[in-house]
Formats: sequence, structure tokens, C-alpha cells
Amino acid sequence: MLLDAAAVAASGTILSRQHLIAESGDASLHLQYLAQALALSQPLLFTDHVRWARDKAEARQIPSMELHARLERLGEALKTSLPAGEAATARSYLQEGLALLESSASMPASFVDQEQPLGLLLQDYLKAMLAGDRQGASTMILDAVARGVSVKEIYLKVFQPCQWEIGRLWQMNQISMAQEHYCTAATQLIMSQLYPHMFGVERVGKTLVATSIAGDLHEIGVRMVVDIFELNGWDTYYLGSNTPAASIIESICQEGANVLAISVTLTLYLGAVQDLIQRVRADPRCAAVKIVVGGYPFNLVPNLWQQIGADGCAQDAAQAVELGNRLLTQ
Ligand code: B12
Repeated sequence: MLLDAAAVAASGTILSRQHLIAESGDASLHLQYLAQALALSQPLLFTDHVRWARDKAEARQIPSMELHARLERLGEALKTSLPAGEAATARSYLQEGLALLESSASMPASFVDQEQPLGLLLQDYLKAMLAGDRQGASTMILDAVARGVSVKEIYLKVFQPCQWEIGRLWQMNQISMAQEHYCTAATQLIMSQLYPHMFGVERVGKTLVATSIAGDLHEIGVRMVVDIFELNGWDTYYLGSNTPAASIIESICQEGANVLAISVTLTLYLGAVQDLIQRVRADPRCAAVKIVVGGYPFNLVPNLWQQIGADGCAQDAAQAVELGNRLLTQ
């Protein structure tokens, strides 16, 4: 398989040549993105990464020539380490990436829009977070819920865009990594404060097991998915991130799961999602479980979930519940 060839190139041929590593800096990261894109024949998975790297570098006044040179060197290395046909495909993906570098970086658009429902609350919440006022942020949210705003709305219209925005501000070098971590930890704390509103809903007799794919530390998105299922009467069993495949399979069996939800944020781990799905499918005890996937790469490339072998995919936590219910009635 092409992924194997590229991965072998990554882990073996290319990376074993120390002079190439030394010369190419973080080229191995670009190579891993390229390998995922090639394995799935989805050039967008690579060009999106190049766009992200370009915008992040420009925000830090790093000339795009550096990224350009790294991608060029990667292309040269692949020429000799991949069979000719595969090297040509890899070269065409790299060319698309290089073409992007010809255009100047664009500031990704803000996720905060006052005009949207709960837009003002979102704006104030973000402001409090960036000022290090998690107590104020918490009070705002608890007051809104007391006024009748639903937990679902708070999740999807405040927490989600706030998290996306702090990611954007970090990428644009406008806030520090420490601020990003502070906001994330504070939002997780405030999510926990909403739990008294979550349980006690009438049960519907369906069970969800959910996880982030191993290696990918982003788990707030899947936690939101789990909480919204719980709000809809499902019994949920949330594994966080980095759970080994064998333990996930045991949880599916022990909990009698109807649906397994797998989240991935970094494109790098798409191969791992595919492997996990194959392992679940190969276990006869899991024959009835439906597998749904979601997260950044699936929102970027609409048909990716089918290629990966899942039963369905949803863009956000609310749509995830609709999908889960639909799959069980089919
Ligand atoms: C918080 C955060 C972290 C935290 C995560 C902590 C935690 N406990 O989760 C930490 C600090 C660990 C982290 C690390 C890194 N991060 Co980070 N991180 C973020 C940030 C700011 C927020 C993530 C989040 O909470 N999103 C909010 C949730 C609600 O949104 P969501 O995940 O999209 O989920 C919704 C839908 O996608 C969907 N969904 C999600 N999962 C599922 C599953 C199913 C089954 C379904 C149906 C639906 C579904 O429903 C969810 C709810 O509606 C994002 C910014 C962003 N745009 O997301 C960057 C971001 C994802 N990180 C990024 C990067 C680069 C990294 C690092 C590589 C940085 C580094 N150099 O160390 C590392 C990688 C570490 C690793 N191995 O995973 C980049 C990724 C760029 C890219 N396109 O690849 C982003 C986009 C920031 C940016 N703008 O540059 N990060």
C-alpha cells in the first residue's frame, strides 16, 4: 500500500538518513501528513496542513521560503525512496502544497460573531478567559443556564467556538500556549459544573462508548459528543484519549454498546482510526456495534468516513446524536 511505502520511507529510508533530518527540520511532520493524504488519495489532507503551517509561520515572521525549501527537499528524498509511480503522485501533492506557498498567508477568520445566537455571551466568555478570570467565566455560564439557556446551546454556541478561537489566536501568535492551556482547563472545569443539569434525564435504553483515537490528545470534542448523548437519555461510557484498542473492545462488550464513537482531530492519526475500526469489526463480539467518527479531518473532507470504514459521521455533537438514533433504527 502507498501509506506503507510512504511510512516506510518516513520511518526507515528517510529518517534513518540523519543528514536529511538535520537539513529538513520538521520535514518528518510534513511527510506524515503527506503519507496520510496519499494513503487515502485525498490531497486536501496535505494542502490543508501546508496552509496551516504557512499561516502559522507567517504569524511568527518566518519566511515561507523555509517551508518551501523543506517541501522541495522532501520531494527530492521521495524520488529515490518510493517506486516511480507513487513518487509521481507524491510529487503532485507536494506541487499543490508548493503552489499554496506562492499566495501570501491569510489570517483565518474569527469564530466569534456577535450577531450569532449567544454571540455576546461567547464574546464575554472569551474575554474573561483571556483575562484569566475563570470564576467570572463560570458565573456567566451558570447564570445563562439559570435563565433557561440549554446546556446543548452553551456547548455548541459558546464552548465550541471559544475553543476554536483560542486555537486560532495561538496559531496567529496572538496568545501564548499557556493562555490556550488555561482556557482549555477552565472550560473543562465549567463543563463539569454543568453536570447536575445533565443526569436524571429519562433513559432510552441505548449505550454509547466513546474515545479519542490513541495519540491524539484532543478530547473535549468527543466529551461534548458524549454529554449530548447523555442529555438525550443514552447511557454513556467515556474513555478519554489514549485507550488501547484491546481495552476499547472490552468496553464495547462489557457495556453492551450500541454505538462506538471515535474522535480524531489531527490528520496524522487517520490511519490509527482505520486500524481501530478494522480491529473492532474483526471481533465477532462487536458484530452489532455501529461505528461513528468525527472531528476536524472529517469536517474537512466529507466522504472520508466511508473510506475509513465507519458507519457514519456527524459534524457536531447535536448531529452525532441524530446519527446515532438513525443508525439504530435502520
Ligand atoms: C485544546 C487544544 C489542545 C489541547 C487538547 C486538550 C484536551 N484535553 O482536549 C492540547 C494542549 C493537548 C493540544 C495539543 C496540540 N494541538 Co491542539 N488544539 C486545541 C484547540 C485550541 C481546541 C480543541 C477543542 O477543544 N475544540 C473544541 C471541540 C468542541 O471542537 P471539535 O474537537 O471540533 O469537536 C466537535 C466536532 O468536531 C465534532 N466531533 C468531534 N469528535 C467527534 C467524534 C464523533 C464520533 C462525532 C460524530 C463528532 C465529533 O463534535 C464536536 C462537538 O460539537 C484546537 C483548536 C480547534 N480548532 O479545535 C487546537 C488544534 C486542534 N491543535 C492543534 C495543534 C497543532 C496541536 C499540537 C500539534 C500543538 C503542538 N505543537 O504541540 C498538539 C498535538 C498534541 C496531540 N498529540 O494531540 C491545531 C491543529 C492544526 C491542524 N489542522 O492539524 C489546532 C487546530 C490549533 C490551531 N488552530 O492551530 N491542543
